[in-house]
Amino acid sequence: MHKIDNFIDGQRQAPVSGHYLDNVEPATGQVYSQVASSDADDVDRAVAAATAAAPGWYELGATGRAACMRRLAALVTAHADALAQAESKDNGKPLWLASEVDIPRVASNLEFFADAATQFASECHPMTHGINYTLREPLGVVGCISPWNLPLYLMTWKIAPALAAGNTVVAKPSEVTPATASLLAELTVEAGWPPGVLNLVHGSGPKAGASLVDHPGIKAVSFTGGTATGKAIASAMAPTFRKVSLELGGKNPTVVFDDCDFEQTVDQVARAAFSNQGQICLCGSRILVQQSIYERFKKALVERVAALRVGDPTESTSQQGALVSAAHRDKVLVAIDTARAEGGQVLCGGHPVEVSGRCSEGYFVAPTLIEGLDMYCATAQEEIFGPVATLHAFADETEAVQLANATRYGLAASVWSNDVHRCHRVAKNLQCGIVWVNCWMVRDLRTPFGGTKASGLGREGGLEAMRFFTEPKNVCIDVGL
Ligand code: TXE
Repeated sequence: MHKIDNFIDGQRQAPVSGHYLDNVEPATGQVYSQVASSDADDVDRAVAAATAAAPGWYELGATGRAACMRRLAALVTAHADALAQAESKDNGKPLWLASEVDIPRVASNLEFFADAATQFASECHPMTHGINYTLREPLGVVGCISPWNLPLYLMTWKIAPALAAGNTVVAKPSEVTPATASLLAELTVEAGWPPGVLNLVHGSGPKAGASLVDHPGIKAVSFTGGTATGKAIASAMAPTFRKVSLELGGKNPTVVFDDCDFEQTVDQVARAAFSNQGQICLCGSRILVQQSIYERFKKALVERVAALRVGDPTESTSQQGALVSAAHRDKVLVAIDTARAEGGQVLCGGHPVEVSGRCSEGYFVAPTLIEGLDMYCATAQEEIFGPVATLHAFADETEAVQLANATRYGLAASVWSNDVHRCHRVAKNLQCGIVWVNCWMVRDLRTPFGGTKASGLGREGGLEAMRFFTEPKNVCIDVGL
């Protein structure tokens, strides 16, 4: 069976322990490869390689690093079909989604931060009798820990700014979706990257991930994943005052006012709730609808969602693929049972889906809409991270904002209305890091990306990411006047 090994110092390396984990195709439920189960010994090797590579990578300068990253972006585009197939097989997402969104965004991340490397500048603060300038040096070796929902897209969202800023990287992809990270690492060889600049250590969170976080050679960790894991990582880093960037969960409100463009809003609200089977931290899983259009909107939305075709991710007609694992499918089904126990009425979905043929053992769940729940019940408060959204009515703008903010999370929100004044007011009053108005998941890589409250710490994207991965040092010079 195919083995996915670590990638250290420019080459594949088997885990020191010789242990591997099974890697399952979620659409079929079959083990199709094995992934290295790494521990502290493998992390030591990877950090040593990254440490040795750091001075050379820095000395390449911004232009040299950018050239490496552009060569890799071009190879990603040249191998886009193979990468999209690998991502879809590993994750269960529809192949068309991996082809249209995930992989093109991998190339964009690399290109964007190649440009950022050459454009990044630091500040100068002149005084009457002196001048301050701020140096921004790379941190050294940094750790990037990424999740399974948008595997290569989110991994490159971290490694690209880290490398552009002149750091070397040890990355730990999710053990559930390790395939495309390894393909990318192999492409760095073809792109002529120096060995040790990008290293991959595969394996479980508690073993490989925790060893990476605990390693004193790792100067900062950028993490995307669950809130509980983020808390553990922040606690482990705090005693040694190393930097962390945390992009965690969400329970994002979609706020629909009665003056929205009705048909377009119904389509986009369905997309916001169920893209990637609802497994995106930005998905709008709490749908708040103004009372005056609630029944009409509900009827139209249920029609749209019930019509979503769940099926084999390789088929272009499948709008929804499989959930990422059996454990995650079970977690989602338990959440639906909890919603019923809390008095929720399931308007559509609410059950597993059997897909015939090669996918008969796959982890499919019907897109599910639930109404009749209090905003403070577990279903409306806990991140389910699957194809499940709840519907709630509100009377007016004040109540909409109050319900939208009634969560410990604060990642993203979307607002749907044609009243420009109201859109600005509501956007200002929402407690979250990202607000979309009459759109959802439109991304401009220059903008700050991340959340407030239990959704994380710090921001990714653009200059925010370049600043995170550098250490500022102010130099003050007396000019002798
Ligand atoms: O994520 P984990 P899981 C949410 C979502 C989901 C829940 C749990 O609600 O149901 O989190 O998912 C690594 N030290 N999101 O368990 O465990 C792990 O190996 C260091 C939101 O899959 O947070 C993987 O590489 N690393 C989300 C990564 O952390 C550790 C995306 C994420 O896994 C570690 C995914 C440890 N102690 C899940 N434990 C988003 N914000 O987009 C685990 N890891």
